[in-house]
Amino acid sequence: SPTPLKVAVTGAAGQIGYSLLFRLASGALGDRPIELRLLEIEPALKTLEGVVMELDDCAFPGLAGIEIGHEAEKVFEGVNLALLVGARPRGPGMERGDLLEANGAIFTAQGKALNAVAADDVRIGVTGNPANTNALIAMTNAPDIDPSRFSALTRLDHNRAISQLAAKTGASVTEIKKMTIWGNHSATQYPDLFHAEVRGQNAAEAVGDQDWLENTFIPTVAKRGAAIIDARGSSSAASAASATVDAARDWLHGSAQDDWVSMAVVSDGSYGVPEGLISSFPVTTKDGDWKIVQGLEIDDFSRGRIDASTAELAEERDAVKGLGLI
Ligand code: NAX
Repeated sequence: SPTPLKVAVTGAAGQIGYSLLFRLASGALGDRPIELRLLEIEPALKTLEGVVMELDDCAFPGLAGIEIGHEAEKVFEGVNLALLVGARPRGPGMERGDLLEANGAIFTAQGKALNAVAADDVRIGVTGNPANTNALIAMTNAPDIDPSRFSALTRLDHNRAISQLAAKTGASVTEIKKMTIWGNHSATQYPDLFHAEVRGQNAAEAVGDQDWLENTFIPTVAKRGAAIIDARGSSSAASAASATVDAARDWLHGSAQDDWVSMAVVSDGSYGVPEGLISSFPVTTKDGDWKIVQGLEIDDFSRGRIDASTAELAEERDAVKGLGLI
């Protein structure tokens, strides 16, 4: 039988973990068996042991093994895929700088550990917030890993945008192609309907309503996380896990023909996004590599939105630079 794909998940005892681990173990990444490597902070290991008991109790045929621990250098040993979900949430009275510093400590350490012990083919997806900047910190602290192996999750925003557009146009989600999220996974993100398609027609034209696009669609997608918290009393978890799976699966196995996906990846300067920032782009994927879709025309409206979100990313980068994290 083939050697298992070693998949690390951090923050495995958290909300997203509780959904993500069962999706991974039940075969969401394909037929190859997987071995789970679960990283948590020490106080959460008991909870994590309970989750492992439940994973055992599912008797998943494709789950070849599980290891847990609180030391990144042990847990990340030989991993082919690392899903960095665990992060420090903003607590009461915490300033933005405190949040960046707390997460900086986590993602510098995890970047260094991956650099030291991950498999040569490792791919690293960051879900924990602030996802783009956490990915930048991990990438910068892993000098021996090609920067293209790091990405941050904007697939949830992408899926939210598809769902909103489908509801507006009466199309099914499968009839929507070429959705793009640009920029930061934050309220400044830009979900773009000018390049998306509904049943082969340009989405902005199919909608034919600039007011809806600007004043309903964009804010609904960008503020969906807050709407979920209002309704559910806790932040999106199953949908975030599902998007994490979608992103990893497409990265490893390729995006669909005549379509693309959104991923936050290191900028090469495409579309005027400052080089080196981890910003969301339209990308195609194949055999574990991504390519930014080239040649899209960007009008003034889109230009302004992309620039605003990438300016925020540049500010976050400057803040973590100021803290000595990168
Ligand atoms: P939880 O607070 O339920 O779980 C986080 C877990 O991470 C906890 O069990 C904690 O012990 C663990 N952890 C903290 N520091 C760690 C470290 N150094 N090493 C390993 N584990 C560590 O949060 P959850 O709801 O699961 O969300 C996880 C992260 O995803 C948060 O940062 C959240 O903001 C982010 N999200 C990102 C989304 C995206 O689309 N990119 C959407 C959903 C979510 O908001």
